[in-house]
Amino acid sequence: MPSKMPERSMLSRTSLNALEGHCLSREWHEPAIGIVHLGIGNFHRAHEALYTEEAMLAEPGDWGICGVTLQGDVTKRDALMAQDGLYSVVERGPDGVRVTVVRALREVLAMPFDRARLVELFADERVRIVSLTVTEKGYCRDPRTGDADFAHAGVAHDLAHPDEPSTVPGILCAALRARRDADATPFTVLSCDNLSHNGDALRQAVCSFARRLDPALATWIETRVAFPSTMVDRIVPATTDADREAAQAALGVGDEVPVPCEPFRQWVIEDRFPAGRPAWETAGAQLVDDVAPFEIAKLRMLNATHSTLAYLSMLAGFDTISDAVGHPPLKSLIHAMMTREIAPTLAVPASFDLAAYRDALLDRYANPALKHRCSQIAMDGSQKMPPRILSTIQVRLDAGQPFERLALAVAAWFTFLRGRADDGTRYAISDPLAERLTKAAEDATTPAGLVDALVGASDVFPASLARNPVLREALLRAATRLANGALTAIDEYVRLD
Ligand code: CS2
Repeated sequence: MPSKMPERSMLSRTSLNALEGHCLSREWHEPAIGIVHLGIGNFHRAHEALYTEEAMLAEPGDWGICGVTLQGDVTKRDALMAQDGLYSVVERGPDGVRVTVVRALREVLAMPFDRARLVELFADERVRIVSLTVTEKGYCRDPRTGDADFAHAGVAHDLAHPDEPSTVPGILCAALRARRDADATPFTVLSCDNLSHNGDALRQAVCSFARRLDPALATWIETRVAFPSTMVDRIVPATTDADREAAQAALGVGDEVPVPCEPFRQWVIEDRFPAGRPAWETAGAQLVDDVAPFEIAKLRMLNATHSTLAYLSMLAGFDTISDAVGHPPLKSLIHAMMTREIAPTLAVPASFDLAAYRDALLDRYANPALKHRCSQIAMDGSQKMPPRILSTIQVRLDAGQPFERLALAVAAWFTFLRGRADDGTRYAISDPLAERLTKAAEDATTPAGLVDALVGASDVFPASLARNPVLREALLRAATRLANGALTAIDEYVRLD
């Protein structure tokens, strides 16, 4: 968390008048809280919170946000509350830096310490949306069934202590039970994470959990609560001191928790909000009947190439995504991956130009002003690889089509799990399955041993893939080439073209 900057005046709602040049509009009426957001990370603050502020400026309404950290991060809570919930978004693009003060965040809570206040908000019918950015692992899902993972320690705790939940299924189940018991209108549950069919995925996790506790509650949730799906997109790295300095320089006051991001943003939302919603379309969000084409294209084109770049770079020694695509063979590799292996699996509207989308992604990745660390993207591979890459490989296998570059990405993740770069530099592995997967990777003494050990992880590889000989051969080719170094392997795969 933030390294303390020298004493200075900080962002506060009493100093907003002096900052109106950095606000989206001079007009601002403090809204009551209408949205509770679980997962008050940088992404939400540079994405949904900004869209929501713009929406309220266009059509005033009580859509103020209460952000909740589920990880007990009181430092983040206290830093934001010390600034009255204010923070700045530091947009870094080729044309320079743009600093915007966001006012939509009205309160910040840290679970479990602020549980009473959260229960109070969940019971308040003015809260009509509960949204989430808790990352893939935050859903506590069993990858084999999509239900809540009942072997997960937090899920087991919440089943035994339903009034003191700590997991997303447990927290949402308790909140919705309170609404039902009070005969109150349910809130809409809005997933904003990088999962395929994220609304349905969250609904299944919550309802399967609720069914263990109270089958009638599960039925009530299934029939009364909306879980619309969304596709969210904005590249939002972790905050650095350079961002704090940029905010201070622009605002003349301090901001301990600014959020860096790229200029680009996109939000595609399934328009199912029985209790109402902000006018997000006025801020450029796309309200649609079916998010799936947008969501799958983004997961398979952006997130898959992000993970590919991240693992090959962690081995080759590139620090940021812009460094990685600054290596021409690696840029060529992911260009070919999108063109030849990913785009053919996508069914998108005729108006969706995949070649233009690919080229725009490469431009976004090359943004030299944004220090998006490969190590940040490399986290949680066991949760990210299935929706981003393994599902595409399954489609290619079913169609009898090659997937050499996608196989290289998977083998690069396997090799990454050993915890050391090609030059011997060690790095930590952050992943819910780190202990088991890193041991399997470290114990492997040959490329075949590495592939067989990790393909055997049934909570990552569906059985249909794990026993597929075509996949094993492709992974073995890739792992063997990576044994000679990632840069050498990249050069060999570029020659596939
Ligand atoms: C990234 C995503 O960290 C990661 O795994 O691939 O956070 C990515 O930056 C966003 O999905 C972009 O919209």
